[in-house]
Amino acid sequence: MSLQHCKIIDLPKIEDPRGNLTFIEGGQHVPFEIKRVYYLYDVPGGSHRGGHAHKDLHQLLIAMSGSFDITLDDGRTKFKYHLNRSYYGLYIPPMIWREIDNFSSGSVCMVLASERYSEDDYYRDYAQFNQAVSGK
Ligand code: T46
Repeated sequence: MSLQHCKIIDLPKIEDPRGNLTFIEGGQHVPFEIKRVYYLYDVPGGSHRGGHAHKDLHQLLIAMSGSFDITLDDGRTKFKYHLNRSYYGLYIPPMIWREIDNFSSGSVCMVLASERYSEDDYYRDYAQFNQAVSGK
C-alpha cells in the first residue's frame, strides 16, 4: 500500500442547535468490517504514540476531542495530517508506518480497526518495515 491509499473520510454530520451528531455505519462509511474499537485518552503533553506499522490491519482514526498530528510513511514518502474534527476520519490501510504526536490537552483519539489485537500484526522496527515494503 502507498500513501495514495490513505485518505480523509468525511463522516455524516447532523447539525443541531442542541449539539452536532456524527454516525458511522458498518459497510457504509468505513472501507472494512469493524472488529475492534479502542481509544487513546489522558495523553500527557509531549507524548509520542505509534512508531510502528501493521501488516494486515485497516484503521480509521478520529479525533473525538482536541487534536493531534499523524505522520504517515509508506517507505518512500511521508505525509503529515492534523486531525482536529470529530467528523473526519483518517483511513490507514496496512503497511503504513505512523507516528502520532502534538496531542492537545484533553484530546481523545478513537480508532476503528478491521481485526482484533495481535502483536504479530506489528512491525515495530523501522528497518524491518522498510525491508518489507521495498521488497528487499
Ligand atoms: C495507532 C494508534 C493510534 C492491546 O492490548 N490491545 C489493543 O487493541 C491495542 C491497540 C493495544 N494493546 C496493547 C499493546 C501494547 O502493549 O497496548 C499497548 C500499547 O499499544 P500500541 O503500541 O499499539 O499503542 P499506540 O498508541 O502506540 O498505537 C495504537 C495502534 O496500535 C496504532 O495502530 O495508530 O494507536
